[in-house]
Amino acid sequence: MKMLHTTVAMLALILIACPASLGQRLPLLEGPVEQIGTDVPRTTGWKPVKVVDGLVHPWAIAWLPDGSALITERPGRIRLLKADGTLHPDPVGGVPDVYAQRQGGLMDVILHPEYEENGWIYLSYSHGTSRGNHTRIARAKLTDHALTDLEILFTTEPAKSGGFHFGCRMVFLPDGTLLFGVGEGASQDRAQDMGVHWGKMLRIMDDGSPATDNPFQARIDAKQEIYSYGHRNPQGLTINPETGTVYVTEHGPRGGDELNVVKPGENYGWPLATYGYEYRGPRVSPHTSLPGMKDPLVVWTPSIAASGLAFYTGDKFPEWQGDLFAGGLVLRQVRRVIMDGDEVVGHENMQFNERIRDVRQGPDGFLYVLTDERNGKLIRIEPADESADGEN
Ligand SMILES: [Ca+2]
Repeated sequence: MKMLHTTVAMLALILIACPASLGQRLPLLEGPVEQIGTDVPRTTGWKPVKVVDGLVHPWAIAWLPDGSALITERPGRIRLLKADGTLHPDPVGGVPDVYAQRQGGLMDVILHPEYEENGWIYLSYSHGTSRGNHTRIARAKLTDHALTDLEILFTTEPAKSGGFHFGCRMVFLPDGTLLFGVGEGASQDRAQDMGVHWGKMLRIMDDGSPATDNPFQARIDAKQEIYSYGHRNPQGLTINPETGTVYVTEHGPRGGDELNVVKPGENYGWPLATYGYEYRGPRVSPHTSLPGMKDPLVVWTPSIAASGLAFYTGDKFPEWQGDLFAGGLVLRQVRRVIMDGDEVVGHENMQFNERIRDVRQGPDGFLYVLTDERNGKLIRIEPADESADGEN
């Protein structure tokens, strides 16, 4: 009987460990960076509180000064969350046409740092057809529940095919330039090809013109917007407002998701140096690290399937200040990356029931997450009652 129990327990363990979506029991590759698995402590002292549901695959949220917020839906809509916490019944008008297939569609929304003076709202989205598509950056103003004054600021070149690896989180740097991440379009070699925009972090002026001090502008064979390269598919992007340090999360293939510190001119290795495996089995590269390429700050194996990323500065969870919160689609988690200054000192897991698409700090100092579902939600993370243990 005891043996039967043991066998049943082991079978259960195997079943828990190997559902198709998590089928990533991979031998860990040797390398200079310790890989973070799933056996990390749970974050305690919090509870999820649903703000609103009925969002269709929401991708990003940006709060406006009046307390309302814009939420993008990947199929190509913007919803207005009113300051009273209810959704405006009608989508915002004037949204540009998007190519909404697979990972593509309407993606990020952020405000210009001087939004209150100039009213500019920045959008990223995929554009085109399955045969020829691009990641695009545009800006517009919000007037009477519609986008007006739409300007297309940037379009990746050349066109690629298929619906994978568009990027595209954006952040304004302290100097007022716009930094954003573009995936390699599921064609690995593009990430090291300086003649294409794909697989790069790109930097432009707020009006879409090329920044005048990008690291490769003297190279005639390089795209002028390139800020860093060797990225697979950046999906989370945030900044430490005190130090200006920029953090990006990106998808590995099977295993090898990464958190990187983005610096101008650096090569982040993909696909020459990676901890990931091909979906069909073999490792992508014999190297996890190479001279002249930046090692990641964190490697997640199995893949969390990185999504939105937030640097927490709020007053609602004083002990979380200075930490990073990384969303994960497949593992349905937010990973708390505990920081001591620039150094990673610990890892925790906030478990949810749904794929997490975005993690943001609201103007009220709470963390918020968006779930990537057909009936997606905005969830506020609040301090738990003292008796609760923080489980969802
Ligand atoms: Ca890398």
